[in-house]
Amino acid sequence: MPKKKPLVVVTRRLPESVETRMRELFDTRLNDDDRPLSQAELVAAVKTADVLVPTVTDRIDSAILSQAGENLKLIANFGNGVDHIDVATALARGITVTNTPGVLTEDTADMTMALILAVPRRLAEGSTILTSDQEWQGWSPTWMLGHRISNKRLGIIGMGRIGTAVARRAKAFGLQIHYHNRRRVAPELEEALEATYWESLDQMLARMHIVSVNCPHTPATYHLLSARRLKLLKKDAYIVNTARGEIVDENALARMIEADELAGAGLDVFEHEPAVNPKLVKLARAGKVVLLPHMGSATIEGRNDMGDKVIVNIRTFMDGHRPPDRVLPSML
Ligand code: 8YV
Repeated sequence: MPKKKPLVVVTRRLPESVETRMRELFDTRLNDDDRPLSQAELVAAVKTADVLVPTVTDRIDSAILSQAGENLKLIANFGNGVDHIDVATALARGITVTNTPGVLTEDTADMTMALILAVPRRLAEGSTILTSDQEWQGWSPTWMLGHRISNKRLGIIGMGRIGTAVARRAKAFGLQIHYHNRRRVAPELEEALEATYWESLDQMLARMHIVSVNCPHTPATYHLLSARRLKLLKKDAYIVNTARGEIVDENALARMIEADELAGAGLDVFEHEPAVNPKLVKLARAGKVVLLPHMGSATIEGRNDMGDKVIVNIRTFMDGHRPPDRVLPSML
């Protein structure tokens, strides 16, 4: 008798080719209208599925996991970050968790670099001038002046895959690379990037012109850039965050930019997505911050690669092997 296909519940729409392949391989339930699942729908999904494929928009906490059915053995996350999944509780219940690392590194680093450039060079502000009702009065020597990024100090918080990819790009733009990380990176990499390691985040912050947040969100990094730490920054410093909103105290950040205690910020992620702090929206209208709707990894190529990874993780697991992208609490 042929082996029964696993019931795979996918919580959001995925690229067509990924969905087609999943339908061929598994007994797949898709979300055709792409509406985020309600709590009740998520509970129904974990009760029946063999495999759940969630995204960052699903909160898989212990309350949800406590209602998981006997069959649920794998949560194959479509995404790298797993801060929306209670990984420890999942493992305690015998549920393996996987993610999709590596395939969104370059895209996210590109978007980080775009924000590093956009804020000091007033990119969004300039572009809205031409589409607003006011007529452009023409070039002038003192108009729309931003700040040079070449030769400035960039402080990267989290020198993992994405942080390193940001450093490579930033070095090519003439920025001096500084970083804070749990562990110092290999000497060869430090040398190649001409990077300076700071064991003390506080000390690094006080010296930087631009700070880029590239670490995962874990209990240890929640509000890592707290009000106290933000006050250590120079008044003319910028913050760029393409990691997770929760790592920065968003209210404190907005307050300080408003009070001219910080120069500005480029943010792709927010503390309470999809809600965006109204103070930040006001600052964006005033041209002091650039806001993007969590699109750091949003490329067609990246999403297809993420889908491929999810499929490989499910197939390997179903074949009785250890999936390549297993997430363990000790990694977080
Ligand atoms: C993804 C992300 O789009 O992978 C991540 O951690 O933040 C995003 O870029 C999202 O997570 C998909 O679930």
